Order: sequence, then structure tokens, then C-alpha cells
Amino acid sequence: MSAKPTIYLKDYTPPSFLIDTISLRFELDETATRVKSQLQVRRNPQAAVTRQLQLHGHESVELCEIKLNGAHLAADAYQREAEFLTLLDVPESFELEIETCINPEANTALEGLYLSDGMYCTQCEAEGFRRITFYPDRPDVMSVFTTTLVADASRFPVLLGNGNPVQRGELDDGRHWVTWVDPFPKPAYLFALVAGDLQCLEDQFTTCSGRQVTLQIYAEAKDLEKLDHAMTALKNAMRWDEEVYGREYDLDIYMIVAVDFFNMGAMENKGLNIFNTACVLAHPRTTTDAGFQRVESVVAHEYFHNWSGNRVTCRDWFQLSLKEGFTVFRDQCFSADMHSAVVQRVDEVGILRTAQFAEDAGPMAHPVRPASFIEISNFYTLTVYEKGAAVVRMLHTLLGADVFRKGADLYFERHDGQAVTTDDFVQAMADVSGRDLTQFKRWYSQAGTPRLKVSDHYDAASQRYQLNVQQSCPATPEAQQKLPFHLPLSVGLLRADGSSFVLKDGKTTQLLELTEAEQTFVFDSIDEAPLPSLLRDFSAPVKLVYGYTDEQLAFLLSHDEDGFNRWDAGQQLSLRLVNRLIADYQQGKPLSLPDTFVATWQSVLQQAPQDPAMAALLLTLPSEAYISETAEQIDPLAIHHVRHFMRCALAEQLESSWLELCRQHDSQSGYTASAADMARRSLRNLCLSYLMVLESPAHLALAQQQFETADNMTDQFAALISVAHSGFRDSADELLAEFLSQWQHESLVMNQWLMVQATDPREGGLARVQQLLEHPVYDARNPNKIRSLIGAFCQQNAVNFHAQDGSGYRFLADHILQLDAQNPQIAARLLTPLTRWRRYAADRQALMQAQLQRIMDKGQLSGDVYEVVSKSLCQ
Ligand code: B3K
Ligand code: ZN
Repeated sequence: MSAKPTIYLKDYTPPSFLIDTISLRFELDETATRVKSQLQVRRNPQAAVTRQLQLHGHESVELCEIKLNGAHLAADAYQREAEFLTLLDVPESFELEIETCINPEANTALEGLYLSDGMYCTQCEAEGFRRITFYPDRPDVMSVFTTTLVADASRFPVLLGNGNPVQRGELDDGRHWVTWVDPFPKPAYLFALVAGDLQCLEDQFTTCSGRQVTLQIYAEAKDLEKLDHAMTALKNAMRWDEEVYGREYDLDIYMIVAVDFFNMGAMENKGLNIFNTACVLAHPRTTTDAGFQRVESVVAHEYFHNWSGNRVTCRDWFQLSLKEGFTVFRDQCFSADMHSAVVQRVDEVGILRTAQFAEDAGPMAHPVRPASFIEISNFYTLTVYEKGAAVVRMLHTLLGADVFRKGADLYFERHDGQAVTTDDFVQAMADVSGRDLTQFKRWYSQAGTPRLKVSDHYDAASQRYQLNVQQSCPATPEAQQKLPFHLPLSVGLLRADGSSFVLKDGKTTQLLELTEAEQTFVFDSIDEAPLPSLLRDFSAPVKLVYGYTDEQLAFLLSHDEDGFNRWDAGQQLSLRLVNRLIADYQQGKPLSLPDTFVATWQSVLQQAPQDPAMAALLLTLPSEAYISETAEQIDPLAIHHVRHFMRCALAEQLESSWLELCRQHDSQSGYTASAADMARRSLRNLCLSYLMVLESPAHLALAQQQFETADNMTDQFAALISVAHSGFRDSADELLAEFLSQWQHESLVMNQWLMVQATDPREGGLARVQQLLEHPVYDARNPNKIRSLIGAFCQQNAVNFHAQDGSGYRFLADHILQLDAQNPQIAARLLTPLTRWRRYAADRQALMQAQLQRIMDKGQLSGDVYEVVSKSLCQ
């Protein structure tokens, strides 16, 4: 059993006391940091009257002293129990002083104040502040923070806090101090501090109203050269938010700090973002194009939180998607504006439709606004983030860009400085549009992926075309029965010549609004039988079922004006073939590719030079993860085998085209990070990966040459992975060794090196991973290393992880048991693949369940791991 109780949204009550100001003083010490806090407390006029003040406090925090209005509190004036310190009888308003002692060095959970490679940093979202001091650690208690940091001047020359630095000085004992004031009231989860020996890249930004903002990005001296890209991204994001949302930055300084030990990507602390190095450092030599794009989008995401999250924050953690869903939507639109909108959309739908749909169909399924949780850290999920963004996108689609913008303006204006709910967000949209969005809000309270079943009928005599749409949604843990959703279904109708009919308002895409379980839509004046292009741009997070023939899909693939649907038609065409071949494989039949399929690919290959970015997408088969998500029952071996067979057959039958395209898209001049160059590299490297499955020495030579001569990590890494996962064992080992010796001092590159090996599908994967656990570049305390090796093996190496003898499952359970005591958040996250046990055949189900049970039986689990395991085993 877990010691932590389940918390329910329905039990929410406003805080009994408010904290107007908090002044903190940190005397930093590796094992005994002293934290003095001084709070101005007053009773909340909006709450029920009580004389008890309840403060959160983690068991690791030592209480040294507590004073009320300057007088020491007697031991019987307060109680310390579980996560709380309760003051039994307090006045209406008073000053509270608390001194605590904490041990940053022993903090391996990386929540609260901890050490990352000798530098102090914090992570307080969601409930880390209670590991620092006793405080009402809930997002609806907002206070003005003043922070003084005291530390040894030579070892920690840089001392950073939220807001603006107002005073600094030296002490006689070699220590120095800095005081920071953040004038914007904020919840404790946005508190941050950093102390270390850091260098910074500095720049300036002039806001739309003409204010000068100093921008600083801090990192270790060796990484200073890797900060330019993040700085450019930050300035672009600041400008974009002014132009697209009318939002201006509010402090005089904006800081980002890169740290090596971090549980997630980054954190939006007010004025002082703390970033995982993986999401901020970028240099062409050491970072792939995908890495560059990730840095750009995470920098933008955290910046956008300054309004959607910080100025307007969440009332309680059930409302997490209020800030996360909206902010992800904002960063997605930003990325679409910076690059190719179609490529961006394909990427985001890829995540939604594989990983989020899988989550929505598993034991941890929950609504975008969950109704209960044991451990909030488990709810930083794809549902809250990605589906939450899809929900905001649907509002944008339903209301149109202009009305949506007015709604956002109203939301920010109405709630600036407040802690609010997703209902408040939707209400602002309802108020500006005059629309009733009550039904739309079901997206926040009902979990599960809706299914749309579409059928059609054309009557030539009346030139009338009808679309019939039925929606349904499967049962999920919180509800068996679901009410119909309100959703936008964007459609186009194609003529036989491939052009689109002009529909309502002179447009070729029409928005249909679904609100009922079944609806029929009528199109008049349709003078020939049309082919529907449904759910254009993936207008809603649903599974679409329509009985396309293969020929119709191929037609959409070549003609649909909607780029997303063109790509998706190709994916669905491939997916059907994959499924037919899986059935053949399971029945022991020989596999072969139909000529028509190869011909379709041939024509995409021929047109590739016109749009290399799109071609790289079209020429990528559905991922193993997507095939798994759409399968009735997952057969990891069959999926891997069939996909590999298809890649080999396509490589063989179209070899000269791949080779030609590979040559055409070779880099002519030096590296640039332009969209055109990134597209060229992605197409070339895709061609190389097809060629390498043929196992021909000539192609091996091509890859080796690219590895040796590449002037950038994208090309070098693509060459490495294509050789490392090939049958050329000696060459693979040589290149891996060379890569290691070239980059062993670059921690982020070493993550990639671990990942290539962890994801190698060839036999013996587990043994290789076990060896790597002992390798000097591996660090069992660093989340990035754990994710690159153990996480990648369990999530991206299905054939090895799902080995028939259950060794992969046992391996994962061993590590979860070990990690849980050290870092519960990471342990709970790693569990994901085991939670999916119902999706496999009986033998694997039993093996996976047995490992979950083994974890459960150990007892003494963290709330994080307990919640995931118990929910996975239930039923
Ligand atoms: N808000 C943080 C996530 C915090 C996770 C805490 N377990 C990063 C982000 O979404 O921007
Ligand atoms: Zn966020």
C-alpha cells in the first residue's frame, strides 16, 4: 500500500490563509543548507473560518525554528504529521518565521533544492517547494517573493533568483550574497534559485512598447559556444508572442540556466527558466537537426508560459492542462510559423496518434482535466500536454483565428494575477464568441479516443452528396458510458481530376460541426461523384474509419491539396499492407510487395526533389509504435519483421532511385541550419538508411565516408545509426568505438551513443544494454542517461524488450525497484511499457503482469510507482 491518499478535484476548497509576501534567505551548503523564511500571513476572506494553518513540508526537511509575530512557538502549538505542519491556533493576520535545514547533496529525487554536477538548482513544480521549507505549497496561494542567496564566492560566483537583482554584498568569511525581488505574485511552484560557476551569453531585446530586456543564458564554460541557437529561438519567441498574442515580457531580465541533472525538459520559473542541457545546448557539430528543433520549441514553450502559466496560473493541479495544453498549442503554432507547417503538423499528430492514443487506451487513461490522482507527477502526460493542445486547437478551429485571439485577450485580461480553471478558459472563449461551449467541455472531463465512422452516398440525379458520421468513445477507467463530443470535422471533396470542389463560402475545405452521436451532412450542386478528404489537418484527436479502397488512398496521396491528408493517405495505404503482411507472416506464408505499392513509391521518389521535406515524410513507413497502436493485438516480432521486410523490398526494387536521390541531396557546401538544408539532409539520410538495409559493401562505403567527412552531427549520426544497426558487425563496432573516442567528453553526444546501441534491434540487445550499464559514460543517477539507455531499450527496441523469455520485462522491473528509492518520478515514467500488458498475447501478458506484481509485492513503494503499478494491475 502507498502512504499517499487519492486526491479528488471534487474536494477542492480555497486556501484558508493567504501569504502576501515571503522573504527567503538561503545559506547554501552541500549537506546542510539553512533556509529562513518570513511570511506575511492573513486569513482568506473567501474561505471558511478556521484557526488552524496547514503548511506542506516534506519529511526530509528539518524544522529548526518557528516564530509567530516574533515569539517562539511552543512545541504544543503545532503538529507535524505526514506531509504537513499544522499550527493549531493562529490569529487573523501575522508574521511567521521559519528556519529549516535541508540536504541538497542527498536529494537524488531532483525535486526541491539539489546539486547538479556541483551546482545548486531547484525544481519546484509541482510539489518541490515543500522540500525546501514549510509553506502552503499549492498553486492558488500566490505571493511576492524576495530571495537572498548566500554562498562561497569563489565556488559559486553566480547567484540567481526570480525577478530582478536588487542588492549584493560580501561577507567576511569569503561568502557573498545577492537579493532578488520578483514583483509579480506567484505560486511556490514557480520559485527558483541557481548557484554555480557559470558563464553566460547575453543579449538584449526591445519589447513592443520599447522596454529593454536583458537576456542571459547560463551554462558551464565549456558549453558557452552552444548557446546561440537558444538565444535566437528566445528572441523569435518573444517577438512571436507580441505579434500573434499581443503579449509583452514583463521583467527587466530573462534568464535560462542549463543543468545536466533534470527530470524533464525544462521549467518555466518566473524570469529564471531552468533547462535540461539537452533542451538548450545546440551546436552543428554535436547536435542533430532534430535536436536543434527541440531546443527551439522548448525555449519557446517555456517563454510562452510567462503568460499562459505564470501571469495566469492554475487553481489546482487538476487544471494542469490550462497552462500546458494551451502552451503546447502556442509552441506548435510558433514552430509551424518558423518552419514547414505540414512537417510540424505531421510530427505532432505522430506523437498524439501513437503515444497519446495508447495512453488513452491504457490503465492510466485520464481526462485532460483528471478527476483524481495519487501523485500529480504522474499526470504530466501526453493527455494533459498533447491532447490538451489538440483541444485548444479545436477551439481555435471552431471559433476561427480572430475570435480565438479575442478570447485569449479576454482570458489574459480577466484573469491576470489569478489562479484559474479550464472552465474559466473556455468561458472567455464562449463570452467573445457568444457560443455555448458547454458540450465542448466534455473534452476536459471524458477520457478515451473517440472513433468516427463515416459513410457516404452520392445521388447523381439530384447532384447531392451526403456524409453520415457516427461517433463513439470506448470506456476508460473513469467512465463506462460517454456522451457525444462537440468537434470540428474539416472536409474537402475531390473531383476525378484531383481538384477540390468549391464548397461553402467559396472555400475548398468546409468545417462540419459534430455534436451528436450520429449526423448526416448534405452537399448540394456536386456535379460528379466526389472522393472525400476527411479530417483535414487532423482537425480533431479522433480515430477515423472510412472504407477507402487502396486506389482511392493512392489518389489522395497524389492529389489532396491538404498536405497533412496527403501524407496520411500514404500512411494508411502502407498500414493496410503492413497488416496484410503481418497476417501472412503469422500464417507462415511468404511475404511479397504488390507491384502497385512499389509503383506508388517510385512516383513519390521521382517527385521528391520538388519538396524534399515532404518526400522524407512520405517515404517513411508507419513506425513500429504506430503499427502497434493500431493493431488488434500487438505481435512485436511480426511487426518488426514485416516492417523490415518492406524496407528491404523497397530498397531492393528501387535501389537506383534511392542512390540517385542520395547523391543529388549530398551537401555541396558547408552546414547551415536553414529549413531547406534540414530537408535535404533528412531526405538524403533516409535514402542512406534504405540503402544500408541491402547490406552491400558499396553502400557501406558510402555510409562510412559520410561518417568520416560529415561536418555536422545530423549527417554523422545518420551514418552511424545506419551502420550500427546493419549486419556489418565489425564496421558497426569500429564506428561506435570511433564515435566514442571522438565525443566522449560531450555528455549529450554520449546520450546518443547509448541510444543507438539501446535501440539496435539485432539479437542480444539486453546483454549489450547490460554491458553499457557498466560503461564509464553511463551514470545511473542522471535522468538523461537512464532515458537514453534503459528508456530507449524498453520503448524503442520492441523485439528485444519483448523477448519471449520475459528477460526484458524482468530487467525493467529490476531497474524500477532500484530507481524508485532514488528518483520516483523517473522510475514511474520508465514503467510505461509494462502498463500496456493487455495489448499483447496471453503468454506475454502473464510475463508482464508477473513483473508488475513483483514490484507491487516489494512494498514501501513511492506514491509515483505505486499509483502506476496498482492502476495497471487492477481489474
Ligand atoms: N512545467 C514544467 C513541467 C514540470 C514537471 C514537474 N514534474 C515544464 C513545462 O511543461 O514547461
Ligand atoms: Zn509547459
